Amino acid sequence: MTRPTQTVFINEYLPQPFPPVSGGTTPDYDQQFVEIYNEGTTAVDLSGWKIHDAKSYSGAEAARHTFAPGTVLPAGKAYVVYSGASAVPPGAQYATYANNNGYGLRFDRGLNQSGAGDAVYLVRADGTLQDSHSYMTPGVEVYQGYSFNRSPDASGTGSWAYCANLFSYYSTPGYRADFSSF
Ligand SMILES: [Ca+2]
Repeated sequence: MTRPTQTVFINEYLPQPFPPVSGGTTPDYDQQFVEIYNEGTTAVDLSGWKIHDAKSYSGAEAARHTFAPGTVLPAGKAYVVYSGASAVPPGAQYATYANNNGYGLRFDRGLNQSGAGDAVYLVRADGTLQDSHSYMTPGVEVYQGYSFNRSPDASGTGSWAYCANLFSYYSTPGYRADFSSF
């Protein structure tokens, strides 16, 4: 797609996390995440940019996340927005959690989990759509723990695949799909 800011795009996102390591069958929803990548040669100011799912993008609910003033994504770096605070790695420089009063990213379950699909949107501060991806389309199924990832990884013109199909990692928030650093 043609993007207002060509170099910034959604590189990876995880709708359905695994259960917590402590056990159970309920996904650890805090672990939902959206990874934004800047493949350009200059930093991009993300202040006021927003992340939506389908319901918030429709206007039915508030944005899932609004990037805080002063949030700058350097060239060649990725910024990860997790659903909940418990998922943010200690010390991570380019990571935060959804700042919508604890409501989280709210990605719906996938088609193969007896639920509707959903979508992710990245919207600029001026309200224009920057990037999006949907798993509402029949045939785009969600598997627990498997993130959607650009293919090739970190390519703004890439198509979409499961991260696991690239380098065998279920998901790689804050890292390249082969788990090397950005
Ligand atoms: Ca990644």
